[in-house]
Amino acid sequence: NKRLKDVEISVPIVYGTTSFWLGKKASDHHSHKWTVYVRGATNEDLGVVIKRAVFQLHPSFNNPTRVVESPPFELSESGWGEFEIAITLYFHSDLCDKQLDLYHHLKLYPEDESGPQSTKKPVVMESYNEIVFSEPSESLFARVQNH
Ligand code: SLL
Repeated sequence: NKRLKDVEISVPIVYGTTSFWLGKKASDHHSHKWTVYVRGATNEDLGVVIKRAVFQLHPSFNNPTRVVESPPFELSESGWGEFEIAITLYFHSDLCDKQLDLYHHLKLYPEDESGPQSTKKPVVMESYNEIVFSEPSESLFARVQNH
């Protein structure tokens, strides 16, 4: 499997969280339902490059290390507090042996606290990034091109 010199593949990704307040269904420990995700910035299938995503939650959660082995690379939970989520991305081995660590602050509460929080409007926090693979193998290059 030959490597292509002087070739770079750049995969644009978006990662972040959305959170809904549970309103009447809110309890002390479960006031919000939230989702953390990693997806292609233009909706490309990240399964082509990502083998596994590991979401490291706050230790107050049961089994705080959550492993997602196939797309969509996302996870939903309910809880009461904000914290930093560590997201580790593992790539297919013909691509890159190194993992990538991302950190994302789970945001539950809107900036503007003037009125009561709505149950319909999510609080969204997103970051954009590009994963660059240099000297990809021919087979990977073909896989990505055909997508
Ligand atoms: C805080 N630093 O003290 C934060 C920690 C932890 C949030 C927030 C657990 C939910 C469950 C949960 O939401 N933890 O028990 O399932 O504000």
